[in-house]
Amino acid sequence: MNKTAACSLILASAVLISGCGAGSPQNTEKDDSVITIGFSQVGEESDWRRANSESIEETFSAKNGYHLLFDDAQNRPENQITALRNFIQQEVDYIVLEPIVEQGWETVLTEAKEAGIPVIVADRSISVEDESLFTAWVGSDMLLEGRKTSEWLHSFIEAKGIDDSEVRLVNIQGTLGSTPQIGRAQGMREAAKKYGWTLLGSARGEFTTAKGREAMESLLERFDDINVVFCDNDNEAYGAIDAIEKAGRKAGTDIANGEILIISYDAASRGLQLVLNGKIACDGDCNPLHGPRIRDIIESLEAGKEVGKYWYVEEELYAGDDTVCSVTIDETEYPVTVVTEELIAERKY
Ligand code: GZL
Repeated sequence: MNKTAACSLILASAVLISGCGAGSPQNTEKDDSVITIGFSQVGEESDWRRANSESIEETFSAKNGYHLLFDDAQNRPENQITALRNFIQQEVDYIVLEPIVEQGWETVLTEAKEAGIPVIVADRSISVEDESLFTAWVGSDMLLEGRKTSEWLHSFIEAKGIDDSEVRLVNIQGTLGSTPQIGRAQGMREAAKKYGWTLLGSARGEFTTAKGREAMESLLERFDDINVVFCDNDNEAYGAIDAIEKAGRKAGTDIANGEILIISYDAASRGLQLVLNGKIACDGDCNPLHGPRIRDIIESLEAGKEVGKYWYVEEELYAGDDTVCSVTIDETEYPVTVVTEELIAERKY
């Protein structure tokens, strides 16, 4: 009987969700009757991450026939290296890695390959020459996310009769060197160059509300003519809006009359509520519910099937009104979804 069939017969097995000390999942005897997953998570920085962790924990539960070793790296890349080495030592069946940053993975992934442990990368990407170091990747096209929100901004201000040359934007950056920070910024910078927007400056928001607030405060001190802010995620936007309002300014869409237009990413429920309230103008979807997607890959592997290397998630683009009904990127048209109370109520995260 293969492990998957055995798993379906398992009514319960020990599940360890260490989630505790960074990079040091508790050692446990490996139970060969279930599929043991070593999961290295970024941290707990955002609404997105919480929903992502819940999806992983719900999917790889004991009742579903898994033994989950969950390690929280607390946003420190060195902790992920330690966690992967612990997983290798414990001879897990699969490693699932959500990498904080793209660089620095060759050595430890070579060790996993030599130990015969398949590695599935999820959410963000890793930059490695040898693609045999990971079995599959599942996540979002974050460059496309940046291109979609930027095209939305261009179309929106054009519809409002505002010239692109009047845009004076700042970027609140996610973790430097992470795929969402790299991709979203590239989409924004391409558009700024194409349309003649002025990029005044940037500050590090680390994908958190607190740092997003600090970053916006410093940018408002440096520049008195900001009219657009690109936040790399909703949590940064929550903090940025707080700082904008404390400075006596207003987050909105009427930049011709001094309001500051916020672009954000993740489309978490709290972010979409701010879109509905007119404080975030456009929110790029970034779906965190990767548990079932990773499970499908693992079940295919368990069944001895070949799996594709890259699995991209389809994502929406949300706005507060239908001024812009769609954006076109590389000849593909993407619809814009107007946020409603009903849409938020149905949101899974
Ligand atoms: C994107 C994910 C990012 C989210 C942030 O897939 O890696 O990390 O956009 C989170 O909210 O911190």
